[in-house]
Amino acid sequence: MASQKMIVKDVIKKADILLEVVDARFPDDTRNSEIERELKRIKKPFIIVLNKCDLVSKEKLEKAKSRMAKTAPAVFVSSKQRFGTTMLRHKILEVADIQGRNITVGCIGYPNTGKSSVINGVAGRGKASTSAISGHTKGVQIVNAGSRIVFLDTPGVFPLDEHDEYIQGLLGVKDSTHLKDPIGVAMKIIERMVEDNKEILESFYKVKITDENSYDILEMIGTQCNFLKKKGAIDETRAAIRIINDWQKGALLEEEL
Ligand SMILES: Nc1nc2c(ncn2[C@@H]2O[C@H](COP(=O)(O)OP(=O)(O)OP(=O)(O)O)[C@@H](O)[C@H]2O)c(=O)[nH]1
Ligand SMILES: [Mg+2]
Repeated sequence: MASQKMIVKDVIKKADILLEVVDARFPDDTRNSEIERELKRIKKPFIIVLNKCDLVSKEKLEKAKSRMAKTAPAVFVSSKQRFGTTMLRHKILEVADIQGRNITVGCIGYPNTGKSSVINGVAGRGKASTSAISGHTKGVQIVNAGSRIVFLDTPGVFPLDEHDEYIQGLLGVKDSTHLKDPIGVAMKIIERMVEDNKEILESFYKVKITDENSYDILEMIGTQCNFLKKKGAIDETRAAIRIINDWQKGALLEEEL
C-alpha cells in the first residue's frame, strides 16, 4: 500500500483545490501547518473546514474561524446536521475559480475528523462511506458531487506522530486499551470539557467542579464511580478509561445535540 505521505502528495497534485478538514472541538490540534505551508508554497488554494460544529459553542467557533482565516478561507460545517454544506459548495466554486470544466477537490485531514461525512454533506448522503472507527476510508475514492464538483476522498492522510497520544485519544484513532498513558489523555479530555462544556461533565459524572485541576477532577470522577483499588485508593486508570470511552462514544456531548 502506498504510504500516507505518497497519498497526500498525489492528492495535492491532482486536486485543483483542497479541503483541510479539522475537528471543530480542537481545531488547532487537528490542523497541519506543514501541509498548509506546502500548499501555500505551491500556490494550491485550500479551505479549512471546521467540521462537527454541532459539538461546539458558537463563540468558540467564531474565534477559531477568525484564527484560521489568517491562513485560508474557513467555513464551519456540521455534516451531521447538514449545516454549512451549501455555503461550503459555494466557497469551493468561488475559491477554485475554474470555469468550463470539473473541479477536483481533494479532502485531507487527520483520521476521523469527518472527511467522508463532509463530502456526503455536499454531495448528498451515502456517496462516501463513513464510520465511527478511524481509518475507515482506504485508498483514494472518487465521489462526483454534481455541479462540476468531483471529490477525492482520502484515508486520514496526515501522518500522526506515534508519541502524540493525546490527539490519537481525542480523535478516537486509538481506543482506551491501546493508549500508553490513559490518565494523561483523560486529563486532556477533562481540560477540554471544563473549557467548553463544564456543565455536561458535571451532570454526566455527577460532580461539582469549582477550580480543581484536571487530575483532581479525574479523582472526583473515580470516587463518584466507586472505582477503588484494594486499599481504598482511587483507581485513576480505570476512571481515565471510562472517561476516554465515554468521550470517544460521544456520550459526553449528547445533551448538547
Ligand atoms: N457530531 C458530529 N459527528 C460527525 C460529524 N461529521 C462526522 N461525524 C462523525 O465522525 C465519525 C467519522 O466520520 P467520517 O466521515 O467517517 O470521518 P473520516 O475523516 O472520513 O474518517 P477516516 O476515513 O476513517 O479517516 C463518524 O462517526 C461520523 O458520524 C459532524 O458534523 N458532527
Ligand atoms: Mg473517510
